[in-house]
Amino acid sequence: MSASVHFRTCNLCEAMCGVRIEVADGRITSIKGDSEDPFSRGHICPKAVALRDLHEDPDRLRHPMKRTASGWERVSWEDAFRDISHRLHSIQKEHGPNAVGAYLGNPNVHNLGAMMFGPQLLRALRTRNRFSATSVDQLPHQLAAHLMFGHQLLVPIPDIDRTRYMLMLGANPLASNGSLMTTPDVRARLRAIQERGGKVVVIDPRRTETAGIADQHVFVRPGTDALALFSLLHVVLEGNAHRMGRLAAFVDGLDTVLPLVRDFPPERTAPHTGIAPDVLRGIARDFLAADGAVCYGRVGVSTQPFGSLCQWLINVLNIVTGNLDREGGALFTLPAFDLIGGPRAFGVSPGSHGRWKSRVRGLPESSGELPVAALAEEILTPGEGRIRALITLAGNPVLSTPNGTQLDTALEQLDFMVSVDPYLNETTRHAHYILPPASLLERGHYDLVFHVLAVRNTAKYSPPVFPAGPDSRQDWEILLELQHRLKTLRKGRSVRAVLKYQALKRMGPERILDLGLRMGPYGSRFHPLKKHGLSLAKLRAAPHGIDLGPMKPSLPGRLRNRSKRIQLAPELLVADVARLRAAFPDDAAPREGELLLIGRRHLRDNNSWMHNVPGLVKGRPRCTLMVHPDDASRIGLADGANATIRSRVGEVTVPVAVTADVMPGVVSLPHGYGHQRPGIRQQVASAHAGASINDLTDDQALDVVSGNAAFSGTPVQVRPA
Ligand SMILES: Nc1nc2c(c(=O)[nH]1)N[C@H]1C(S)=C(S)[C@@H](COP(=O)(O)OP(=O)(O)OC[C@H]3O[C@@H](n4cnc5c(=O)[nH]c(N)nc54)[C@H](O)[C@@H]3O)O[C@H]1N2
Ligand SMILES: Nc1nc2c(c(=O)[nH]1)N[C@H]1C(S)=C(S)[C@@H](COP(=O)(O)OP(=O)(O)OC[C@H]3O[C@@H](n4cnc5c(=O)[nH]c(N)nc54)[C@H](O)[C@@H]3O)O[C@H]1N2
Ligand code: SF4
Ligand SMILES: [Mo]
Repeated sequence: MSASVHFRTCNLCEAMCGVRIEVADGRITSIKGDSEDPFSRGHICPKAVALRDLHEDPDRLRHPMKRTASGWERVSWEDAFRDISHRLHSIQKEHGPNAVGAYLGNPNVHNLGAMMFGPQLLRALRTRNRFSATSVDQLPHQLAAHLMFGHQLLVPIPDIDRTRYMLMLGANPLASNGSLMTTPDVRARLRAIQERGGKVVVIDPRRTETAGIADQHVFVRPGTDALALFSLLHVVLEGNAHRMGRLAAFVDGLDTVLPLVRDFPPERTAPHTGIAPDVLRGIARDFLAADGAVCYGRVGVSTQPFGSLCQWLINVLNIVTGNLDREGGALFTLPAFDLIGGPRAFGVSPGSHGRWKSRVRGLPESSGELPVAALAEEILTPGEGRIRALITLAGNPVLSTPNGTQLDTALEQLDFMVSVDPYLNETTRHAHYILPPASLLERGHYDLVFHVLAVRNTAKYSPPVFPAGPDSRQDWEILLELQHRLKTLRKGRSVRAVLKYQALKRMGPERILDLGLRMGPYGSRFHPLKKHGLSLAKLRAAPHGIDLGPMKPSLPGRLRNRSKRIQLAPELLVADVARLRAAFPDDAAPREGELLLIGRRHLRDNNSWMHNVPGLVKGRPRCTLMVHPDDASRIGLADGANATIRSRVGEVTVPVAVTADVMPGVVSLPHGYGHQRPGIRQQVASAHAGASINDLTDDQALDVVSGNAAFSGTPVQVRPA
């Protein structure tokens, strides 16, 4: 019997937990937390064991599949690549480059090879119709970072290990394990804030798991956080008393912010937010008094109608209280593979906004992509520039983007669709080809993105646990192959292109990673003899990972704009304040009887794609509508009975969970369900189908500035089914 032990970083969520995987005779016999991982210190969540289940899942596709009149057929990689590249090429030749669209889902960001080779395929496609999960998630963060600090990835990270006051809006890290704040064992780290005499405060329309361990929880009416943040700033800046300290020397725009915040005293916003003025003043006072305070807001405050204002004002609050770029506040990371400050070849673009607009609705481009809420209409609306073919890479937009039913219908209209994905699911069932990559344990891993977003600087490389089979291809190999063939068809065969392709194929992600590490801030190029002198070899020799220390102040040097000054009042965002005022006039009270829908995550879910893991879906059904007892009795809903929820775009029926944990007037349904659609091949998920919240959310509801979907606060009517 052959047995081996492998150390690895779990790549299922953003937390980067170290795992210890035991293998005997080619099968995983145990997955545990790696107690020697300097960052996660042995922590894992129940999803870690799914690394095995996903690898072994009989429903996971192992070969390229082609949809034919008589069903799905296995085809060879060569036939698939040849046909796909020819079809895409001829569609672009006839109808122009924009006739092919692309959608990139969330798992790309957790995939070293896809991160490195995805952008090259997109460039080869030359299409403006690029979409991704960014615009149903963190686009407002990136827009604020781009406009204020000069780079879309310069997202301030809460210094959770040293702060003494953590104010959280629209985040539930106890379920999500933290986001744009890579934090293994977030529960222990939050508890530690309390143990050192600090406070954790949660503002959320639901008393979440995180709110449950916080020192204070405050309900807020969905979609009104920008008002609450303005009011916090109003109190903090009363008498124009900013406390920027050393930041003052490189901050522009305070004079623009001051008159804005004067307009939003807590008394004025309270009727809309539902937050009592005293409560808000108390939070502002505590925030100011704490020796190291940080405000952090995540999905709940970015996927809402004023998402960009929220992310901007959160940064402003941290800045004007002197908590940006200081220990215990919010800091920027210095990752070993530096996507922000390193050589351009290894970097991510600083960001852009509004260089072009979507064809139908005129929504702005951000960093080269368009808001995915516009994808369906770009397929459905006739005319020049219509999307006729689509590539999806690791995405399930039918379940994850607003008005999923409409997109579901739109995908049927495509002339051609190809999906790079291990599953036949709600989205990929529309594809003409599905190209499944090797499993996640058959590839090497390094978190290019999440090290940028982590609460501590560390570096770790995970070698593959299993070799990939001869007939399997890595994500990056698929992307490189498609890119090369498309280019060759367009430009003809050139020696230079072939050499480049062969070189890239030989290098693969690992060699590029090695170069990036060497050129990086701890790299062997700069410190060949110094303590770190990082290279891939160095990481391979440290299987538990290397600790590079806590985040450190780095401003103004780390700013990426030309002025090297923080822009506190970007014009684009300041201009959006008028929309906020108009949406909440003084004389308008919230409508009686109106219910606002919000989402929810559970520790055992991961967006739409882990419901096929038996161990994660067992127990009571989780796709339930939480309703406050007052609303339930008014409507006549009993706990456990079915309710029908209707919005402007659709209707779904799910069981009700009556609970005082949601605010009156608010109902909550998790996302990522809705596996009842025919033609999918995920047996376990189909048996735990639930309903998709995105059959209710509205593709017309946006954070208008960024184009990000505004899921939170979708108006719905609920009745007994
Ligand atoms: N209403 C509502 N909607 C939401 C959200 C919400 O809070 N509320 N959250 C939004 C957020 S934050 C996000 S990030 C999006 C996610 O949106 P998506 O990324 O579109 O959806 P996922 O469910 O993550 O689907 C991931 C897909 O990738 C495939 N996959 C998994 N691993 C791999 C791999 O290694 N390689 C390849 N090629 N494919 C792989 C899976 O089979 C699945 O098809 O959903 C958004 N949608
Ligand atoms: N277990 C699990 N972990 C995950 C995921 C998963 O699906 N499951 N998805 C991963 C992904 S892709 C992401 S982006 C992260 C997201 O990580 P988080 O942002 O922590 O995600 P959520 O748990 O959805 O927390 C959002 C919170 O916002 C609240 N909320 C909704 N509307 C509003 C509002 O208008 N105002 C305020 N103040 N709050 C509001 C909701 O009640 C909820 O508690 O999680 C990641 N981790
Ligand atoms: S918290 Fe995230 S990274 Fe850690 S074990 Fe769970 S899924 Fe994996
Ligand atoms: Mo996300």
